Amino acid sequence: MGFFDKLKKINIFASFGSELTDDFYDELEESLILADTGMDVTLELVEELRRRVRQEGIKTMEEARSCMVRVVAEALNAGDQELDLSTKPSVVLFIGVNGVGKTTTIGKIGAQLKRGGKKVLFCAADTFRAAAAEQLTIWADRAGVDIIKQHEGADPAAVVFDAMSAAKARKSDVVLVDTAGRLHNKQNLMNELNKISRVVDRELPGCARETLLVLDATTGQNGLIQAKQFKEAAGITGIVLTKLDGTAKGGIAIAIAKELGVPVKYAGVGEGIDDLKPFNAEEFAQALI
Ligand SMILES: Nc1nc2c(ncn2[C@@H]2O[C@H](COP(=O)(O)OP(=O)(O)O)[C@@H](O)[C@H]2O)c(=O)[nH]1
Ligand SMILES: [Mg+2]
Repeated sequence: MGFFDKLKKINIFASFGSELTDDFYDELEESLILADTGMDVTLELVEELRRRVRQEGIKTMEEARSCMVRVVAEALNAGDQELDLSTKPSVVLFIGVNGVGKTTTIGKIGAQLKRGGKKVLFCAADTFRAAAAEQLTIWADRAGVDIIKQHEGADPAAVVFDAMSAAKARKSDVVLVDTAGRLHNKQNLMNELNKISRVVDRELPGCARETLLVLDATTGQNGLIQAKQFKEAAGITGIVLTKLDGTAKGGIAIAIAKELGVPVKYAGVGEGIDDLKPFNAEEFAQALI
């Protein structure tokens, strides 16, 4: 079983007979659009496939399929897919609207980094609901890592300050910061993230930093709209695409990479601690096409 086996395939290559006709290309377009690849990106991809089929003299459906896998994998390569954790400590901020899977993702990544020998610290900067810090505490226990938290309603930047101090004192390798998803307007979001950012800069000048936007793949094109807004407000360095298990909307990964120019760095395929993996463009393209 591959990691992306729970992803619904675009299986037109398997179902279409052997002729590369106009009908075939039309149906391919339709499947890509249904998978939430988006109209513009879909047209670009199918045009590129047509070009290569001509150029490479491709005749069979199987050759066309592997050609399309290459086209999609290239489209998915929007930058460095690895996290920059080059300083000690380094800081990874998780942002995104409520319910997309931020807290769960932090738990999963924390467990992986810990297993890889890193000293990890969680920071519960989602102070909006008491339940948020409790949920992150459960994940900290599961992953076997430390957590810094305060009372409900505390200033998120103050919790981040505590976490930065603790990271220095405890010689942590990486701090994973959970934030609230309730930041309903852009100004609000920008202010809050700027404040957090300034605290990190002041306390850990020059540290390696990532801002990962967590997106729920099942929300499809809405997720893309969210991503554009967050990108303008917060300068994201990567995307975590969650809930790819069972969804027929895997094309959203291509749309994000092409339209935002931001790489997908992790993919989530379930609620368990092992259901997350660094995103691999080739493997994903193979699974999708
Ligand atoms: N099926 C599935 N569920 C997920 C995945 N990631 C998170 N969830 C679930 O989504 C819900 C919201 O997750 P949570 O981490 O609380 O989201 P947050 O509000 O962004 O912190 C929870 O029930 C998680 O178990 C995933 O990759 N697949
Ligand atoms: Mg949360």
